[in-house]
Amino acid sequence: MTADRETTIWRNARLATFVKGAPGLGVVEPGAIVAHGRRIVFAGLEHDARRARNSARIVDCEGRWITPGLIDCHTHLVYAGSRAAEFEARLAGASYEDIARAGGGIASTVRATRAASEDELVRQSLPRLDALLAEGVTTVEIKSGYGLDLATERKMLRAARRLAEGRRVEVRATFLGAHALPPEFAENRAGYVAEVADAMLPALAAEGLVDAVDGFCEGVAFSRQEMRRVFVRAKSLGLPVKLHAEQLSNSGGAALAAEFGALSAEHLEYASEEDAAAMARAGVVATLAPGAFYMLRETKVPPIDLFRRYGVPMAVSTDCNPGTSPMTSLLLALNMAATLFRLTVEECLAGITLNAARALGLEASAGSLEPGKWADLAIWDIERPAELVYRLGFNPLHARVWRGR
Ligand code: DI6
Ligand code: FE
Repeated sequence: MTADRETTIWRNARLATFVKGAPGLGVVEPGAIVAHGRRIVFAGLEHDARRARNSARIVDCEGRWITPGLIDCHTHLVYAGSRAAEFEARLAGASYEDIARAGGGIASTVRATRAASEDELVRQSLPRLDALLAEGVTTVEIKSGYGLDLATERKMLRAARRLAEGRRVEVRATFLGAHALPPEFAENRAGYVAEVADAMLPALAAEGLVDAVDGFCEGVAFSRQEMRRVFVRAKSLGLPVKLHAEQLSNSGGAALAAEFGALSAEHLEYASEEDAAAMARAGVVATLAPGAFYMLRETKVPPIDLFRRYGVPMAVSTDCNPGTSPMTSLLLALNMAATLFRLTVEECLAGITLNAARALGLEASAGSLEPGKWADLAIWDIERPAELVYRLGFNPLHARVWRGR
């Protein structure tokens, strides 16, 4: 029997299934999961899994908890260089804007990323990916956006694909050409937006490097009209969109995301009630990034109550990036989402499983423990699921399973 055809049972476990419609975490106890090859064929009460026993490899989980493999649905983890010196300058009083004006900030990461070879980019990014995997992540989104020219955006997206080849993880690559205005186009905004929409995006999509299209809709980045231009092109290429929206001010990004049926709108500190209502109608996931909130010492909390009231699904992400969220722990992001944004444990955990899958358009294949989905599991040495949110800087992962292994 080849490994791909093998049947495996994880038994004697407590399951947090996150099956849609089940109350709370969808707990099943004592539970078992049966995988055939790469997919789950059964998740439920251990008693009902008995039939599969004879022909299977059996893993005794000794009462441990099993959740779906974790999903970090918003990262910028491929980049070169470091912004630690900038962090020191900010501690000494410089603002994010001061640093940007002096040629630092995103522009400094763009310089370092342009200068790095593709191999070097993979080499520098791998430890960040590995840190996420060590906490049970089995799916990760990676955005481009530190190239801002065709060659470097391509290099970043290719590096993201290569990371997926080197590790047992699913990587979704998002084109973020509309992240910042590159210096060559400082006097020509329209020219850069046209370059993104009409040159870079079609070329990179044709090379199979783009799973979704994102932008930074903000006073300091791109306007709603500029983003519309990029989204129209993405839609014409059949690509899903998502948007950094209302992070530093209300700039109309969430409404635009809703209008285009985006998978997600991200950050959202300054989102309004109308934004929440529009996102709910369009099924847009609110992807929260508490690490950036924390690093920027933001005080405006995203309107969590409105998201609850209107039924906007919430996801939680690291937003791993060198400037505003140099974080490679999704569990730490959970603690921040709970402590800073007052998400419940249930909301936190749904935010890195089922709702994160939705934010990537992967809800049919990931994010919950149910037949037909990938056998992506995280097995935990914990007594209750709240421990995944409650502890700071402790990793209780016992084992990570990707595609049944
Ligand atoms: N929002 C952010 O917080 C980051 N990008 C974005 O669109 C900032 C990225 C950086 O400073 O490098
Ligand atoms: Fe981001």
